[in-house]
Amino acid sequence: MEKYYLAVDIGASSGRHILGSLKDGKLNLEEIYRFPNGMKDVDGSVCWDVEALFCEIKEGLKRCKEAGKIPSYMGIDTWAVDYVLLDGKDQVLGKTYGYRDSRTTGMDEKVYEIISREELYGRTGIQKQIFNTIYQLMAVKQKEPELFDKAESLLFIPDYFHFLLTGVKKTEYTNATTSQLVSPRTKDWDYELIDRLEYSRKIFGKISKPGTYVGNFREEIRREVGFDCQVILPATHDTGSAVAAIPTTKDNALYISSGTWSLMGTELMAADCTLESMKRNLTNEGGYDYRFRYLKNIMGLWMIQSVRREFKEEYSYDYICRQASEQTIPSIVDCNDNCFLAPKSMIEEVKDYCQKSGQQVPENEWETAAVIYNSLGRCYAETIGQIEQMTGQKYDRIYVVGGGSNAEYLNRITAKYTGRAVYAGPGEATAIGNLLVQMLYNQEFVNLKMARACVKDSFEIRKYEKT
Ligand code: LRH
Repeated sequence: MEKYYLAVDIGASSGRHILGSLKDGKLNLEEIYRFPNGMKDVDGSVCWDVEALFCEIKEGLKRCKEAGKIPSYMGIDTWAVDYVLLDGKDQVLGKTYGYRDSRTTGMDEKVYEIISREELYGRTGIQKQIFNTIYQLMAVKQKEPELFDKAESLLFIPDYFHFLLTGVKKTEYTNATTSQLVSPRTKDWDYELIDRLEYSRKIFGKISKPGTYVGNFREEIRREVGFDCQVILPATHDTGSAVAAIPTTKDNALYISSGTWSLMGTELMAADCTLESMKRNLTNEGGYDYRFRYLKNIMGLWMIQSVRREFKEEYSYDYICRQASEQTIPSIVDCNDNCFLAPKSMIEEVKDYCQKSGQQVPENEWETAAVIYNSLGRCYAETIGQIEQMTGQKYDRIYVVGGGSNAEYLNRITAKYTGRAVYAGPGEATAIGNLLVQMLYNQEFVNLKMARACVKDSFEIRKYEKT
């Protein structure tokens, strides 16, 4: 009988259940279920609907049963930084905020009253993002202190779903590092920092590495979905899973995990927490095997997704790319400007930026799309320069993985602006990385290198020459 592993990979705009199995040394994937996701307005706050998401998770499990393909192992990954607070009865306290909610505005300053930005970077190696859990928790402390008083535990979103499935609370390492509260040296919570911020120590559970057994399904879940399964921690941070699946056995590869965000970087064996690194806003996120993802968060396809939502008609991404490729507008925006994080209208925000910076203002949607694609290309080129300066390495190629690797036009733009060859695929890298860690747990591969070799052999990778 074939052995199945199941990755539940939930991104900011959609989620999917992907079954993986190994045959003749190759990894086969089968998409069993897909569902939409997105942050929603709840009484003026930007929130996730975790209850609805958990129903979707169970629905996908039922589809596995219906298809007669019952996974022996499963794991869930999602976006990073967001969490739930649970009370003593394990009930969710307050709203489940999404990272684009504006309540964190000014919370960086509150944190810096206690610890300087430089010291914080030196201790955690994490890039300042106003939505990091550290700033979100400062917002709770300032604005909803009663929740803090009641909170008994904090679980990141995938940890919470694992808990709902198994009844076991685990805090997975890769996601925990994005809180900006973990030490890259001890790989544990920085309790001194937590004390200084006056966050309660007890809510931060013991950290577990990816590849840890969580538990089997609870009785109630078993009854509902019709089978039992072992839940294994993947790298629960989606970017951690995606980077585990880059199709190369070489260390020091340069990658872009391309989706709602573009995460561009390389891997390091030790974090670089220097001031030079901080100034370039590079981050050291925890990865599988205690590797560090040394990367930059770039706003990514979120900008195009947002523009697309504003179009009068529902155009396909292919069509948008084709139209954008025919425009000649030279304007460039800074994709990492916070103004693009959650604007009312992305089209207006891009126009505004061009106007204020004295550049040609896009006059229609296609010009706006062209400005965004070109700006991403420019940002990738600048980021490579910064990473090369910091690591002293030269990178001749970029591995683009994730959903965005299917965007032909963006791949060509990337090759053009960076002057590097682009190796695009696999599109399902996040789910694949999730599966690989479960398979590593089950000793299907001896190490990550062998697992990556399998990705290289199993999927078509498209090459775009530098132009
Ligand atoms: C990508 C991602 C990214 C985080 C952001 C919150 O999905 O996990 O790595 O910075 O979402």
